[in-house]
Amino acid sequence: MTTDIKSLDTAQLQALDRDHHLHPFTDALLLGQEGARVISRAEGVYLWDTDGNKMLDAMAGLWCVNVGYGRKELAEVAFKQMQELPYYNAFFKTTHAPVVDLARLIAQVSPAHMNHVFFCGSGSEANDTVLRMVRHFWDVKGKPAKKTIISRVNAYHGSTVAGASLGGMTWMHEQGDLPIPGIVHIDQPYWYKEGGDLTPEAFGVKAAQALETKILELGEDNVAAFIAEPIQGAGGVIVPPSTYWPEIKRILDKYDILLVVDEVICGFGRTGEWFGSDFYDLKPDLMSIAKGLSSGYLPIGGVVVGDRVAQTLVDEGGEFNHGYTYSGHPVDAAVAAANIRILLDEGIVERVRDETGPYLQKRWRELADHPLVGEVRGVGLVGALELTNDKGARTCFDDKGSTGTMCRDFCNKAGLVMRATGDTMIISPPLVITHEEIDELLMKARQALDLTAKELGIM
Ligand code: PXG
Repeated sequence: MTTDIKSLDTAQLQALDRDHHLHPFTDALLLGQEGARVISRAEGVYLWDTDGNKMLDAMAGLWCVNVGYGRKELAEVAFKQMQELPYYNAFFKTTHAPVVDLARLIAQVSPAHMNHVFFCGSGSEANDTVLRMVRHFWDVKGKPAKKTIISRVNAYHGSTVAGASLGGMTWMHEQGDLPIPGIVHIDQPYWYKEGGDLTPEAFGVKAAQALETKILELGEDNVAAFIAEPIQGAGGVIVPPSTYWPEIKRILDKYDILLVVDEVICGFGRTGEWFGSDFYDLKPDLMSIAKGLSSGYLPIGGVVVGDRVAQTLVDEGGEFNHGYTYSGHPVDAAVAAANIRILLDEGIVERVRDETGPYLQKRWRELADHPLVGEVRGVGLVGALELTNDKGARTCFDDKGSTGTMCRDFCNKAGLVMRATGDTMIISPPLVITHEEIDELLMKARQALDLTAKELGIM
C-alpha cells in the first residue's frame, strides 16, 4: 500500500486496476483479461500511455477537452483559487466571486434571451435539474398536470436515473427498470438508418412530426417539455436533415411546451458557434451544459435558463428545493471561467467556424470514396462515418458493432483515438486542432479503414 503509484509499471497498474476499480460502461471481466490502457500524460491534441505510445486524441477525451490538453493557465487558476477559497457553497443566501464571474460569462456567450445559470457537477446532474426545474415551473404556472417530458430514441442525456430515463438508449433502460414514469420517446431523425425511401428533407419533416403526434396523444396540457441534443453525439453523431429543427420549432411554437436543448457536447464551440442552439437558431428555454464548459479540466455542469422560465422562478417560484454540495464550486467555477476566456481571447470558436471546421469537413468527406464507408457526415469539429459492406445501399453490418470495434482497434494501433458506436466511427477532436494535425488524423483514419477492409476481405 505504501509503494509510490508512479513507480509501478504498466502491468502492475493494470493488475491493481483490475482488482480494485470498477469502470464506467465496461465489461469488467473482459477488461480484467485484456488489461486497461494506462494513459499517463497529454499535451495539445496528443495523449501518451505508460508504454510510451503517442496518440492523436480525436475524441478530446470524452468530447470535452475543447481548449486542448496542457493549459498551464488553468492549473494556475485552480492552484490560486484552492489557496484562497477551496470550497464554499451557494446555499443559504451565500455566493462568491468565482461563481458570479462564471454565471455572467455564460450569460454573455449564451443566446441573448438566456441570462441565468443553475450549477451542478456534470451533464447528468444538469438533466436531473432540468426534469425538476421544468416540473416546478409548470407547478408555479398553475399547470401541475404538465409533467411529461418528450425525448427521443437513441438520445444520450446522462447516466443518473433521470438522465438515463431521458436518454433513449434501450440497453441502458434494461438495467434498473428505466425509464421512470413521465418520460416518453419519439423516433430520432437518423436518415441513414431509418429514412427508408424518403429524401433526407422529407424524412426530417416526418421525424419532427412524430413530436406533434405524441403531443396530441398525450394532450398538450400534460406535456412539460421536449428535450433534444442539437446533433446526437453518443448516439452516433446524427446530424438531423435541414428540415428537422424548423419543423420542431413550428410544432413547439404551436403548443405551450418548453424546449430543452442538451448542449453538453455541442456547447462551447463544437459546431463553430458557441452553442448548437446558435447553429440551428433554436431559441431554447433551457440548455444543459457540461464538458466543454471547463474543457474537462474539472467536473462542472449547469442549466442555462431563458428569461421566461427564470423570471417566473425568481418572481413567483419561492424556494426551489434542489441543489448539490458542489453547485457552483469555486475552484470548478474559476477554471471554467478561465476556460471560457481562453475560447474568447484566442478566437477558438470563430476559428472552428471559419477555418478548422470547414477544413476538417472537406478532408473528412474525402473518405466517402472508401469501399467500407457508406456515409460521411459532420458539422464543425464533429463527424461520423457509417461502415458498410454494401456501399450505396445504406445497410450496415449485422454484427453488433464488431466491425466498428475492429476499426477502432486498428486506429489505436495507428496512434489515433477514434470512437466506435456500433459500426459508426466518430470523431470530436479538441477545438485547437491544427490543419497539420487534421491531415494526420485523416491519414491514420484511412490507414485503419484500409486494414479493416483487408481483414474483412473487402479490399
Ligand atoms: N448529455 C449529453 C448530450 C452527453 O453527451 C451527458 C448529457 C451526461 O454528461 P455527464 O457529464 O454526466 O457524463 C452527456 C455525456 C460516449 C459517452 O460513449 C458520452 C457521454 C458520456 C459518456 C460516454 O460517447 N456524454
